[in-house]
Amino acid sequence: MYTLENLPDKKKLRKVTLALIIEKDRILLAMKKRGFGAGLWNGYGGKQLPGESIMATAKRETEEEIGIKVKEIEKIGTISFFFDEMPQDKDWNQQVTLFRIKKWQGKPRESEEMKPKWFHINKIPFEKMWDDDKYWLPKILEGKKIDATFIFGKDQKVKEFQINLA
Ligand code: 8OG
Repeated sequence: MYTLENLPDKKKLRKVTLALIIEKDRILLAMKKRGFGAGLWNGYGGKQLPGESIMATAKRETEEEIGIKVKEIEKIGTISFFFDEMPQDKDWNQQVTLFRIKKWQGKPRESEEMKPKWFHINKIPFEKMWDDDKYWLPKILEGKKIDATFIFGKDQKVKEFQINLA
């Protein structure tokens, strides 16, 4: 069982990206249609490929998943995830690098993997998102940068977490 005091080396975690577009009072989320987190609203992103910078991963995955061209992107945090109840050979533990897309071109469109939709920042569908998002996303909406750790227990619910401002 993991605790915040007893975690594997974060450097060895599988690296994935998560990008968000936040305007004044709205946020572009996307419904994940397949794979990890299917059926949940989320930002856009995925696994880092060998030899790829993490920022290049964020751009590529965003372009593949919601069809826009990323022009300017900023790192706004990291989140490490550890899953107690999952078979360790499935590689569920991972580190997400969070990005905010500041300039882009094109119109967000549906892909095989995701269906984008704008939400008012007061009406974010937290009940249909990853359980951790309600803890950290409000800080991002306040313009803060974060370095967070989440441990998931049963039923993919957050068991323990820590959010440091970066
Ligand atoms: O390529 P793949 O489908 O495995 O990518 C998973 C995506 O989900 C990637 O963008 C990172 C993101 N993600 C997690 N865990 C969590 C989480 O707990 N909350 C949110 N919002 N996104 C997550 O892998």
